[in-house]
Amino acid sequence: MKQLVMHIDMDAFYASIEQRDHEEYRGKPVIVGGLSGRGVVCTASYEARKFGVHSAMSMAEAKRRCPQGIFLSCNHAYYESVSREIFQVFHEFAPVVEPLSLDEAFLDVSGMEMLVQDWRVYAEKLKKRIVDELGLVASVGLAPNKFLAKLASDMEKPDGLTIIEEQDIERVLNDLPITSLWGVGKKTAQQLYDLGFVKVGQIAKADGAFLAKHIGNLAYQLVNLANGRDERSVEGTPKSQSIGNEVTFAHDLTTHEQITEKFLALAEKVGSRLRREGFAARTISIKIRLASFQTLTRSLTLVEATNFDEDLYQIAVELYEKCKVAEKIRLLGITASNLTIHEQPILFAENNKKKELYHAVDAIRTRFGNHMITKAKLLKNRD
Ligand code: TTP
Ligand code: MG
Repeated sequence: MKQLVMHIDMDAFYASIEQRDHEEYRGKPVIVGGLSGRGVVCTASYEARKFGVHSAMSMAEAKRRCPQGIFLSCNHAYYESVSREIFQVFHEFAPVVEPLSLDEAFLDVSGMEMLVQDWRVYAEKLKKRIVDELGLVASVGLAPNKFLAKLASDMEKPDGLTIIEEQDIERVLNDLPITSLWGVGKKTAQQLYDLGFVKVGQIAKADGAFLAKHIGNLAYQLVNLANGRDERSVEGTPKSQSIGNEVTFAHDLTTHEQITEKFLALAEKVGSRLRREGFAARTISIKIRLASFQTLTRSLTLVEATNFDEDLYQIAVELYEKCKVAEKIRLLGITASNLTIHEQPILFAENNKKKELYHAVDAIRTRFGNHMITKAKLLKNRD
């Protein structure tokens, strides 16, 4: 069946909630984030963005750029409760809703043509519901697949509504920078620039096998995306399920090496369980308890769910490194949540190879026990 996907992303989400709740903040530059010494900006209202303030900037820099701003600390629990209300509305507009973060989701509206005569009217109706019921503004994109729908929702932000139809695809994609393609981070972008690729239109015409020689199997994904092809389906999530593992150490950990080793062992446990129970996870969280008992948690939500040990491990270590922990550690944990059914078609050849590898690893573990097969890095701590 032909796909039709809607992507919704709330505008300046945390800041808009604060402006909704406090009349005196409306129309003013509002900056939400960590207010302590080394805090960073979570988000800024569009009024504040005019001063060059944006997410992930240090609060100190934000204050320099916008001294007249209204600076507020994050109320995560509250924003989460607002997010739940928004998702209730999403669920009324589509049978399958895939959350990407608190303020962002894909809606699968394929096969609803009988119910919907005019998609623009339908999307307007959804936006109006969110304004009327929640006092918040969303930007919406509608397109034949996930990749294009996400691009579309960003095109006319804030208060955007963009529909990309089949006949628009080439025109829309042609002049975009290659960094608009999913999977192109800084490193890949540089490799592509070195080869002379700057715009998506150039990738669209490139030979996948040639590109793969330089950047690996990701090349095939990029050529597909650059031609507006993306077959990933919208995956609904089973509600509030998670799989996790944590361990308190007999002796507090001190070195980076000890810590990464523990994360690797935890990632293997959580990965095995995810695969055994038939899930992949979109959100990976870590928990760190310090010797002083202070507990830190961090999480990352991915665009595509995973159940590969090495993904869990890499994300855990990245999240840990961002915490810049300076104290000894008494407990570490990894939790995978935002679960999806994992027997989804895996799009990319690279992932298929990995999938086979993990099938084999899991088979050995089932037969001979968890300790039989592991990363070489963990071996020296085994009896
Ligand atoms: P985004 O959707 O990326 O940003 P936004 O909703 O604030 O603004 P817009 O979509 O209109 O560009 O993220 C949603 C929320 O997630 C955001 O309001 C705050 C939080 N967030 C952080 O805490 N840190 C970050 O670095 C980012 C990007 C977002
Ligand atoms: Mg947003």
